Amino acid sequence: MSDVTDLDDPTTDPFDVAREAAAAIAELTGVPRHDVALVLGSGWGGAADLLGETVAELPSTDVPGFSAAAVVGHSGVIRSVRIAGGDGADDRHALVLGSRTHLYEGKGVRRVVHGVRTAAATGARTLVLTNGCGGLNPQWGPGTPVLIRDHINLTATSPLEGATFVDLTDLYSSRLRAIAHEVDPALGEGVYVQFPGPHYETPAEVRMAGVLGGDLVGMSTTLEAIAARQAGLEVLGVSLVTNFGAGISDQPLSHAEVLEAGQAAGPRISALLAEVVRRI
Ligand code: 8IG
Repeated sequence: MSDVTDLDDPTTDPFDVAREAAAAIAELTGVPRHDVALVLGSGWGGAADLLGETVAELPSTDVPGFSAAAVVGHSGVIRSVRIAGGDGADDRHALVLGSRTHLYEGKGVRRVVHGVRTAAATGARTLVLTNGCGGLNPQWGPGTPVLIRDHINLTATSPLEGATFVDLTDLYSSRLRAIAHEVDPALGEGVYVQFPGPHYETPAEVRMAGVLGGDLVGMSTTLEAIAARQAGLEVLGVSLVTNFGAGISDQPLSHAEVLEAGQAAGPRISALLAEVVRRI
């Protein structure tokens, strides 16, 4: 492994660490550049299995700047998957990040977005961010995939440092959402509200998210999407509603429920993800 530069050192340029990480991925996977990247959140663990042929798999801890997976149901594995071109088109490669660092782990925002910056440095132009979340719409039961149309970032922080003014209009690409709708016309869209976590919301906070214009509540994704836009990536966000937001139903929230909903929805969201990525 090359020099591990410390992301926590403010004099370190996080983009240098991302370039180092990308070089390590190229070397360890034997794939010099990737075209698309996916981050798999809660419930999405198996969803990349239909994408294509896994050509390499490595523990994320072998790559500079990555931390070990902290959440049960997230795998700390980075995979390179070959997507067959078909009809004479070139094969493409997907970089699949099987886990993410959450803001609530307290390791700092740079770690939260390091995977996204690394994906950009491997050559990826498109990023698919997935997550498990709570839903506010009573019609979206556990196991419902929902496209993210926009977000509200309630973390009171940003991955951007200094006077870096980035336009977030159409952050969640309308072009990519249209492709997803072609694949599954029944897919709903919603505004994702990121809370800091790791506790779930109170019922009053879930009502507040609704008053603000939110449809989904979660603990990830918005900071990664912002960093992705800064890096020039086109972003598709897909949430899996794994539970009703607190107070929306009379059921208590549990992480076991989250894992169960992911398992039940597995075949549907795997097929959805594979077909969307094939068409990107
Ligand atoms: I999975 O209900 C999952 N992640 N904030 N609220 C928040 N995050 C979540 C939830 C939820 N479910």
